[in-house]
Amino acid sequence: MTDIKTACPLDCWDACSLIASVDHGKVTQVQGDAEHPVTKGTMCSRGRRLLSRTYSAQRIRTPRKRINGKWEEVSWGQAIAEISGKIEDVIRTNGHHAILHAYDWGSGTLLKNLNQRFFYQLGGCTETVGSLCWDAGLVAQNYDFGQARSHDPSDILHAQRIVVWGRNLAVTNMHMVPFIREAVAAGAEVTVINPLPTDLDAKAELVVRPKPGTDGALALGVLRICRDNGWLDDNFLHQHSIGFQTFSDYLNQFSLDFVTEETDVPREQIHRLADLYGRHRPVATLLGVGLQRYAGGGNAIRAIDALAAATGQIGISGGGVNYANRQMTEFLDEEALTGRNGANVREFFRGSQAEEIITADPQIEMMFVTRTNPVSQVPNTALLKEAYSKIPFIVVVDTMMTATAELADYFLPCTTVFEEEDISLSTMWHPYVTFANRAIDPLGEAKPDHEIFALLADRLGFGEDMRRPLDEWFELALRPLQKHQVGLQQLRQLGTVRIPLAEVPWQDKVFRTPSGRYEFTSKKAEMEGTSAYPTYIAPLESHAASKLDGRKFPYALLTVHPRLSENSQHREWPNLPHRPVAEITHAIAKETGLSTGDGAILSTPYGELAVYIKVSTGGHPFTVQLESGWWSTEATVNQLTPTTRADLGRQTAQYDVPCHVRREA
Ligand SMILES: Nc1nc2c(c(=O)[nH]1)N[C@H]1C(S)=C(S)[C@@H](COP(=O)(O)OP(=O)(O)OC[C@H]3O[C@@H](n4cnc5c(=O)[nH]c(N)nc54)[C@H](O)[C@@H]3O)O[C@H]1N2
Ligand SMILES: Nc1nc2c(c(=O)[nH]1)N[C@H]1C(S)=C(S)[C@@H](COP(=O)(O)OP(=O)(O)OC[C@H]3O[C@@H](n4cnc5c(=O)[nH]c(N)nc54)[C@H](O)[C@@H]3O)O[C@H]1N2
Ligand code: SF4
Ligand SMILES: [Mo]
Repeated sequence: MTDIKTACPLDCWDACSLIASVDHGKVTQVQGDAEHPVTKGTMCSRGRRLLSRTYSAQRIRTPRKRINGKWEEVSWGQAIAEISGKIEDVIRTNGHHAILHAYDWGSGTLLKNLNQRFFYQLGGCTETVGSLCWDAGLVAQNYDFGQARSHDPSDILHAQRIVVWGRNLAVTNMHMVPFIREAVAAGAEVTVINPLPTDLDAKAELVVRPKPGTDGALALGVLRICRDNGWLDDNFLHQHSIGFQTFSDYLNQFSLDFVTEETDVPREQIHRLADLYGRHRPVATLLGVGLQRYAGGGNAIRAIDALAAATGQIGISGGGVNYANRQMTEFLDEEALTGRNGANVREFFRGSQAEEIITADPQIEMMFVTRTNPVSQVPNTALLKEAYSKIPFIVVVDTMMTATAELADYFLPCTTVFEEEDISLSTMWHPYVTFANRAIDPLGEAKPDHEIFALLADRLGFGEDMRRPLDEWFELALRPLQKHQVGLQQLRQLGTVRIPLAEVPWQDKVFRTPSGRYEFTSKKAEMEGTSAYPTYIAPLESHAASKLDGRKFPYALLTVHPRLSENSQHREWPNLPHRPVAEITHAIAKETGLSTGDGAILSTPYGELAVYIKVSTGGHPFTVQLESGWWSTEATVNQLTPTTRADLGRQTAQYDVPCHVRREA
């Protein structure tokens, strides 16, 4: 039995290093790595599922081609010859833009960037850009700070107050919990702001349940009270920021009456929040991703940034508005791997790719899908399926059948993390990268993505641009770290290495913005066609619809991240429910007469889905919770969601949707 150090490749805050125990060429067990400074030997069930998915009977180990509607196994030789032949045909007849590369972060390790390289070396393609995930918040923090940065995990121990604003952290970011526990033991108090109950509520002194999508109004209302009470940090405002005055005038609209009415948060709680931010320091704010998946999501993040900045919580130990850690990207040169220079690329926004495919000129003749399952994960499944049905040739690279692969012409089986060598990191939170060693040989005929694309490149005449010793790729990506004396050799030896980021971002109060100060009012935002300062944009869909149709869609539907699965990656579940479970509140149960265990139809303006009901306590009374990621051959959760865009960046607003639920006929 040998223990091999590897790492979790999933799109997660935590980026755990893992230990795979290998016996006679088989991984028998996977455990958290006790030596990792943040994840410290624990891991979640999604990470464990990496192992069960590797050996699952549902794993596809040989290339498949759909012949007369049925999947048949074919050799790699045939698959590569036919697919590369098709690529040549399409480019000759319709040009590069007729090839679509739809990709996302189903695996976030470094070498996966080589998938893009293939299409760039080919001369170009159409590719999906923007985010189903977090872009509105990233753009918001770019306007305010110049970049989204997070405090070192252990810095939270210096916080006096911790505000967990829209992050379901015990479920999605479990390694934050021990840090919070320790901070609480040292005297910190926790506040949770979330329309839905979370596991952390039990540890919180204050739990606030805003109406979904109204956090912007809440933050602006709280800031106004802080200002009116003289609780702002004048030094920060005068020395380190610009544009507060203009913004401050706008705050006058946020009277207590308006804010309570708009957010459903009681006055007393709004005052408590003002007291919390205005009269305590340091306050650490941990933002989640859910609250920016709304029509006004980006501005909501800007409003929260402004609240923390004006009350002096920025650049101090124990403070900060922690959303992401994008500084990591400067230390790992992913662009050197993708090698985009000169490629002729057309961009389709991930969220509205269906509309763009349907109206594309030139049309999409061929699609490659890597590291994503869009039929399950992109809003408005019906429209996306319609768009994909117009594409004559679809190739999916994955490990198992997915809702998307069901529509493909070719399935190319890739390896899992245990069968690959790579480097794992996350730009969501802590600054550690881990070298993932290869634990076992690829199962069956599976190949790493980069090998699949190198085979295609060989046939197309640019194999040498795709095929290099892996260490050369790693060194290329790690080049920016060399000046910090961190190299590949050290990473291989130590396994996990800290990227040299400051523990407390913005401590010198020099920001990355055009002015070098914190920008309450941003010219850049204005030039990009949006409000210069944070404004409140009410949730479009849910408000508008309930106002227009009266009671037709009276509730808000939150399709949050699943507890036990990473997005849609749960295919080998032993007892995958053949319907998802919708959690309704007692108020909704009373209105609809539904009880736990009932079969029901959940509907939105976009579609209907058969669900089972669970009645649960504690959430905002008119909110329905449904875990995203569930799919079957007939249905997905996203058939209920809209392709509406959030206000900033290129971001979907899939939580901004009203719904109705009724007993099955
Ligand atoms: N178990 C598990 N963990 C995961 C993932 C997974 O699929 N499963 N996915 C990973 C990925 S890709 C991501 S992006 C992260 C996401 O991590 P989180 O941001 O923690 O999770 P989300 O489900 O995106 O966000 C939903 C949270 O926001 C709350 N929320 C929704 N609307 C509002 C609102 O209007 N206001 C406020 N204040 N809160 C609101 C929801 O109730 C929920 O608690 O998690 C990662 N970790
Ligand atoms: N309604 C609703 N929709 C959502 C969300 C939500 O909260 N609600 N969350 C959104 C968010 S935050 C995100 S990040 C997206 C996630 O959307 P996706 O990234 O599409 O979701 P995953 O289910 O993680 O799909 C990843 C796919 O990649 C495959 N894969 C894993 N590793 C590899 C690999 O190494 N190579 C290749 N070729 N394939 C691999 C997996 O088997 C899986 O099929 O979903 C978004 N969609
Ligand atoms: S999904 Fe996140 S918490 Fe779970 S093992 Fe992977 S990195 Fe760790
Ligand atoms: Mo995500």
